Amino acid sequence: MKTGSVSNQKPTMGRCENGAARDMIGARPGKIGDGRTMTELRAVSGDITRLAADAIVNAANTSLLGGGGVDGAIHRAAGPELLAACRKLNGCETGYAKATPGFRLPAKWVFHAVGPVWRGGGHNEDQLLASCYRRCLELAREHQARSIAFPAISTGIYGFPARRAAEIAVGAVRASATPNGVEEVDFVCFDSDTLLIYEELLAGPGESDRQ
Ligand code: AR6
Repeated sequence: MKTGSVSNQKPTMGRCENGAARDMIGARPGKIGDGRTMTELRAVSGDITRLAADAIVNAANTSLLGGGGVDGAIHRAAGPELLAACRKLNGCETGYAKATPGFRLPAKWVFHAVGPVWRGGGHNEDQLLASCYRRCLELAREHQARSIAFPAISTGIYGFPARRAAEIAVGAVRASATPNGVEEVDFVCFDSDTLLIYEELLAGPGESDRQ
């Protein structure tokens, strides 16, 4: 049972469209690095469409032509130019992602990732979900995006269990953010249960802590 929806609140951490610093909530942010680039991983709550990251990630479907959930919110906030840009992409395979500009969003780019539909766990769902996060970080490198915000891909309409998805997300980001030059990663949580999961995971040992 989900409680304490924060859907109408501004993000409580990370940068907002007015550039104001927000208070950090919950556990300390995780930091990882390779000696040259340091990457900060944060759990934030709120609406991803309000974030002024270089790139925000959309939880899209294979058509890339919009839908409900965060996909619908992103299309509404970005304006009709986004759908026109998506039409030119000819869809996207599950586990992959494609980029468009952010148009009327505060974010410069939108990376449209297609997560797997949860079918019980025996249909390559974990690998496909990890692939979404990795591909978005590759897109960040290709578009010189140093900050990126992810929703909890596949955990809404697609039914992926929230904790399992968060573990995959954090693992994939810890492995791939720094090599792709990404300095700030926000995991944007739309409900309090998801926020608690990410806070707990980010408080655990990261790559640099294990060395
Ligand atoms: N900001 C941040 N997170 C959000 C927002 C928001 N504005 N709105 C919802 N979430 P979902 P999926 C959270 O269903 O499971 C669409 O129709 C939500 O609470 O958006 O990957 C697409 O077109 C959940 O934690 O995406 C596809 O057909 C997370 O975002 C299908 O849904 C993902 O929920 C994709 O399903």
